[in-house]
Formats: sequence, structure tokens, C-alpha cells
Amino acid sequence: MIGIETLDEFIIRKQDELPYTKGELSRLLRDIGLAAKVVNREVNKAGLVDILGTTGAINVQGEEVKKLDVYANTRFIAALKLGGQCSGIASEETKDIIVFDDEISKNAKYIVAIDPLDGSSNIDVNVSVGTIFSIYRQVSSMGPPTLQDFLQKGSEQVAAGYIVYGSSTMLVYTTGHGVNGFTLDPSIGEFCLSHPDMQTPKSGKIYSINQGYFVSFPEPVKQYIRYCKQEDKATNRPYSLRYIGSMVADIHRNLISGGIFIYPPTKEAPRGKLRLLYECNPISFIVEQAGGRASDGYKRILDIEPKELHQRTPIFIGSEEMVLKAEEFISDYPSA
Ligand code: AHM
Ligand code: MG
Repeated sequence: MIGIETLDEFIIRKQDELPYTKGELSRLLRDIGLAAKVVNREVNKAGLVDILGTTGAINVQGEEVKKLDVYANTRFIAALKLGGQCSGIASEETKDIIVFDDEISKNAKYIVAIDPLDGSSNIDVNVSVGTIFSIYRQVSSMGPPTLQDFLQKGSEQVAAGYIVYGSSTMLVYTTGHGVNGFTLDPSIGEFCLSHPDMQTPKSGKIYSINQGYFVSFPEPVKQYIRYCKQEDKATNRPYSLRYIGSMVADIHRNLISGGIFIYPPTKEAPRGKLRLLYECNPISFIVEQAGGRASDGYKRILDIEPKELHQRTPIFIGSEEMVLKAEEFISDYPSA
């Protein structure tokens, strides 16, 4: 199509940048794009059909499972299985890894960690939700993938991306060569390149944190929040607080406008709430590739050695200068 580059065209054009098995990874990315379109259709008509509300079940994270969570989980698993480029999946919605051992998938070289529908508390109220995915090489040789394949550091990701189902639907991804964003054009049913080579500002005016939990934050985080609210013309403070409660939407806004997103440890959740494999690693890969920074307050998120599938981590992520400042508060605090 003249003047427009679709996601599939872009993936093929960029194939030579990819490491290892270029064709397979390209096909895997296209499978994810296709599943995203199917999930987008359901998200958009969620208010019209009997798909809202809960299934009554509780997921492995101890949370209520919404029907759309189940739908998105099923859709992505089916698409990846059918595509044949992925030998196994770890999903935020599923307790154990899912191994594809059928004829088409058993020799596949990649594994995928996915949060099929992030921000699920926002589904019933027509607020943006998202999908987050992370792709690794299967490192165990021959045979089906093992748990160890999924416990690789985030720095080993070969690709990562998110889809934000918002006022428009966008797919943003990286293969380690910058970040590109595609907006779904509903009239042609294609993701079209709309945000080439996304760069996040070095600093911004937005801080995003669930300030309702203020009393239960560690002291240095409280101090940093006080800093965000102070008046100081030179550093553009006070910052504006923006918090949607869907990580993908909060990150997407800050990626474009500049800002910091924090999910710190709390008294109830001493390791934070967000999951390393499905949320923090892929989002950190993207933000770093766009020139930003991501840490748990002490070390780079992508350098954390995962010990378990559903591991959680605190996260400070976004514009480099803002994250560095937050880290200063943490390292300056004697008992932190
Ligand atoms: P989910 O995967 O169950 O949807 O939970 C993750 C979401 C993130 O999108 C968001 O940043 C966070 O939970 C909001 O949590 P809280 O309501 O505690 O602020
Ligand atoms: Mg999630």
C-alpha cells in the first residue's frame, strides 16, 4: 500500500537485523500481531456481548479471573501453537509452563513469556488494557523446553513488545534495534507503522505510582514522592501525577511524553506486585531500547536472575534522569 507500511511488511524489511533464525522469529512476531488483532476485536466489543464480568475462578496470582483474561490467554496460546515457531509458553494466567510437543512446534527455537491481558481491573470500566510479550531462544538443546529456558535474564530477550488496547490500538516492539510503534487501522485491519524509532525523553513532567498506598511505601520512596511534589522551576517540578492502573497504558504514555513509573515494594507486597517475566523484563527491554532506564531501585531489571516463573520485582522505569534521581533517594537512605 502506497505510503503506508504494515507490521508484516516492516518485519520482513527488518528481517536482516535479526539474530539467529531470522525467518522463524519474523513469523513468530507476525503470529503475535495476528493474535493481537483477534483479541483487539473482542476487547472492543466487550461492552456489547456477554464477555464482561468474572468467570468466578481465581488465577495462579490469587486474583479473580476476568472472562477477557481467559479469552486473551486462550487466543495467544492457540496462535503461537498453530504458528509452529514457538516450542513453549509461560503465561501470567497459567501456573506452569506450557510445552508444545506436536509435530509442527517441537523443533521450534523460541519460547514466549506473555501477560495476555494486563490491567484486568480496567476491563469492565472501558479503560485501556494491554498485552505484554517477551521472546527468548530456547537454550536447552533438543527436545521440549524446560523451566530453565524461561528463567533466563531479561538481557537475553531477542524481542519484546506490548499491545495497548486504548483510544486506538497500538503494537510497540523491539528486537534490540530500537523501538517501533504500529497503530491498528480498523478500516484495513492492519497495524501500520506510525511511530518509527521511538525515543523517550531524557526527563519529563509525569510521575506514575499508586499513591493511595503511600503509608506502606519504604521511606526513600516516600521521600522521592515528596520531591516530585515540591516546587522547583529549574527541574520543572512539581510533576504531574498520572496513574491509569494498566501498566502498558501508563508506560506507553510516559514513553512518549517522558516520565517515571514506579511500582515499589509495599508492606503487603515486599517484592512489589509486578512480575519479572511477563511485565518488567519485556517493558524494560523496550524502555531501554528507547533510551530510558529500568531498575529495581538497586540494579538493572534486565540483569536480575529469575528464580521462579511468577517472580515479582519492584520497578522504577522511564526517563533516564528521573529514574537516576529516584535511585539516588534509595541509595542515600541508610536502612533501605
Ligand atoms: P494484572 O496483571 O493482574 O492486570 O496486574 C498488573 C497491573 C498493572 O497493569 C498495573 O500497573 C498494576 O497492576 C496496578 O496495580 P495497583 O492497582 O495495585 O496499583
Ligand atoms: Mg499483568
